[in-house]
Amino acid sequence: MDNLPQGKSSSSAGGGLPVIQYWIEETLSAQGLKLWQTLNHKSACLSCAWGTGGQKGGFVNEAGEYLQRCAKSVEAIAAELQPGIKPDFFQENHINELQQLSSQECDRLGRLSYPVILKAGSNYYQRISWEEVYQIATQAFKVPPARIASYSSGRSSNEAAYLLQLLMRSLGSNNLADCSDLCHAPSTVGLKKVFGSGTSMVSLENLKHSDCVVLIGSNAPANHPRLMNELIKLRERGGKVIIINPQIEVGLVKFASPAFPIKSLLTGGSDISSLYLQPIPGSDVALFVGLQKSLIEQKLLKLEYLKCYTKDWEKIVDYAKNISWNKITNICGVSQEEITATAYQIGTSERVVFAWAMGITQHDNGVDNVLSIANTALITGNAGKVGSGTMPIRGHSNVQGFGSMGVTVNLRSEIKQALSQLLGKPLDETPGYHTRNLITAAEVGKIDTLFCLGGNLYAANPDLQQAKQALSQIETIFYVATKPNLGHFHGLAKQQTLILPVLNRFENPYKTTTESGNNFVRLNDEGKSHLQSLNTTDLIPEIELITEIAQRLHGEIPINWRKLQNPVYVRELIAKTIPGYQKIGTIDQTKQEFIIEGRILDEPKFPTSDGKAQMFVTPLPQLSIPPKSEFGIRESQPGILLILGTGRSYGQHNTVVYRSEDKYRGMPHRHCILMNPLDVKKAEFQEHQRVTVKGNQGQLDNIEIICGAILEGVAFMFYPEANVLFKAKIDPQSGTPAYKRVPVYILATNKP
Ligand SMILES: Nc1nc2c(c(=O)[nH]1)N[C@H]1C(S)=C(S)[C@@H](COP(=O)(O)OP(=O)(O)OC[C@H]3O[C@@H](n4cnc5c(=O)[nH]c(N)nc54)[C@H](O)[C@@H]3O)O[C@H]1N2
Ligand SMILES: Nc1nc2c(c(=O)[nH]1)N[C@H]1C(S)=C(S)[C@@H](COP(=O)(O)OP(=O)(O)OC[C@H]3O[C@@H](n4cnc5c(=O)[nH]c(N)nc54)[C@H](O)[C@@H]3O)O[C@H]1N2
Ligand code: SF4
Ligand SMILES: [Mo]
Repeated sequence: MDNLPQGKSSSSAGGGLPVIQYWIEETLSAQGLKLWQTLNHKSACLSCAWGTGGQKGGFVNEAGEYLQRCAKSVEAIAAELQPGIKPDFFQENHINELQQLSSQECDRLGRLSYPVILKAGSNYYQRISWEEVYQIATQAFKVPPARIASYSSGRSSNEAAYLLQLLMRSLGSNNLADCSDLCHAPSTVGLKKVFGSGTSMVSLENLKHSDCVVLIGSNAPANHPRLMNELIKLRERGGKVIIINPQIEVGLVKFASPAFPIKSLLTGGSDISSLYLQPIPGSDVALFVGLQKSLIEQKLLKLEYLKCYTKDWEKIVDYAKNISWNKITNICGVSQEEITATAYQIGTSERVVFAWAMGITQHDNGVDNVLSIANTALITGNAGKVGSGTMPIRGHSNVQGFGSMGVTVNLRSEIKQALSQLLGKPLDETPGYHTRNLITAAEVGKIDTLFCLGGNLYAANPDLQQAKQALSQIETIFYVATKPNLGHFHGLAKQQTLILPVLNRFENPYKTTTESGNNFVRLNDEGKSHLQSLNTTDLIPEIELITEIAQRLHGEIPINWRKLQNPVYVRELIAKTIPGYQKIGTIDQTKQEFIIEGRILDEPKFPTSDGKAQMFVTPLPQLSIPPKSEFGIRESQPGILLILGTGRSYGQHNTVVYRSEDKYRGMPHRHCILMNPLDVKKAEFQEHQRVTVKGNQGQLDNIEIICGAILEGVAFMFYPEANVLFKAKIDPQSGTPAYKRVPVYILATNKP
């Protein structure tokens, strides 16, 4: 079935020329040599969790294949190689001026290279010494543990992550909010319920044995580019790629990979999608229940497998049988024919991998979405078999490592036990604040001290006004970072805000480790920073910062914290306390990178209490559209109500914008809204017209309409800019905001 709709963008394939141009520009620039050296450095890529680079060299993937770095990796390194911010920069710039900077301008200020503080009553960040930082920290952490919180983002090492949670738990606080709360928390929660393990059960090696990949709510060509090589190879060996996404992402249709330059040049790229389904945003549960229904009807379910290896499968089968096709197709907007054809392809393939990203998790039923995918994998016998299984595609390069190290509000009981033994006392049982709960707790004055290990808590949240207000109720905030971002200038504390500069992954004076989304632990070599030779700069490793604070708070009780400034000892503790991580204890001698034990499931024996997978019935979503009045719009006012999805362009990494245009979607700058041409016509707008986009919390004026291949009734805008628009619904099971289903009203700002 050839159901590929026509995309409208300035590129006919993902990857391709824009990427090659980017490589050439950057690598021939003034910092080109240093850039190449860093690309060859034996450490994991900073950018996404696909996990390229490590002991076998910067260009090698987890299967030992070469030529695997993508341009995003170059972009991330180039940003880190910028010169340090000038010594007098903060003295010369009033905070009001700093607040005028865009995300891109913040990042372009250069590397943070000395600690600074902004005190209440002052309008300028001023430089301070590390000794002063430690004195402030010692005071700030001496408050009741419930009033301390941390937030983290997944770029730091496993060792830094482990120490962060150890410090927090030693103080008696479980308030370990993390960017994963805004990201893949529904995957972790859902997969743990079903399989007893919250990560991907598929290794990169296993993926190579698959004959069908169902890729759901992921824009991998932009966000995990090296995954595309696997899809190209899968198509070449006759396999199928089924895409489920309301938006036609051009790179999911065709992708020109620089790893296959000759093919890319001759053919303009490789075909990716065999089938492309466009469900209504937030309706994936209905689509997956539809797939289950059709699999049952076509007698493609694996009954013996269900009986032997799963629990409650009868409920799932009955449920799917009893829901009418009408109901399913009305909710998801995909026809029965298309669902049937897709079910046939899944059901007749031998080894199917179900992979997904934010289009699945960022909904108020994110966990149910994950459960419905897991059910589909199970009824087709595609879990616990080489080349098949469930595979959440993780975001930040070490976000999964943070979770493994215990940076989470849902700590596994085995880790809890091991840590309480290590700390010589039971861990506090008060449930910690995940990211959304942290914001609401701060808003009502429940937090005194916040320690942010990387990230941009302010701009990553929905409703930026609320985030700003909440952060302003906190007495002291520490922002530990490599480069300035919007949060450092907008997310200001009540009394004092500190920005603390640290070395990045390829600059640490010792080895560190990270974990990829495919459960592979990388060893990162020691390195040197280009900033260290300058006597105006004063950066330290993250590990040193955390252990020094701990030492000043606790002395040597119950552990010698300063001794932990040597990460070899941290790895010893990790080996003793973190399940599956035993091999890290000897990695300094063996240099053996490894797959974490118990995560990759090649047999249908699951790490649950009885070894069986637990299936759950997934309620169909009730997708409502609010009335005009909710946006303060009169019934007679012209315009159109759309469901907005917010997400990323190729040229940004989360809240950090590197370049403003998105060539693949034909969006020339950040202030665009991508709309279906029929909606543009319906509302009597024209392409390129400037409109106002109104959400339930704020509005953005002067937004340019761009027509694109997106489902009717749906629109797309970039984050973090769009985060001013809305208060998001939150998934009660995971705490993750529904960034992918934001009702907005579009009205004309002025006539074209
Ligand atoms: N270049 C780049 N790479 C990155 C990042 C970056 O910012 N830039 N960020 C990193 C991080 S932290 C993350 S989490 C990942 C994010 O990687 P992705 O999840 O791929 O990124 P998003 O832009 O959030 O887009 C997700 C896709 O979901 C689709 N979608 C929206 N709503 C729905 C829905 O209801 N159902 C379905 N089936 N699909 C839907 C959108 O059309 C979009 O194509 O990327 C990582 N890598
Ligand atoms: N509307 C909308 N909002 C979203 C999303 C969406 O799709 N739509 N996606 C959500 C998702 S998936 C995520 S993951 C969050 C992202 O949220 P965060 O992870 O909080 O944000 P980032 O923009 O990735 O953080 C970037 C900053 O990290 C710092 N940094 C970089 N490297 C290092 C390092 O080595 N050490 C330290 N200490 N700091 C470092 C730099 O200062 C940089 O400015 O946003 C979420 N928000
Ligand atoms: S795919 Fe991800 S890990 Fe691999 S080089 Fe690109 S950004 Fe880095
Ligand atoms: Mo993410």
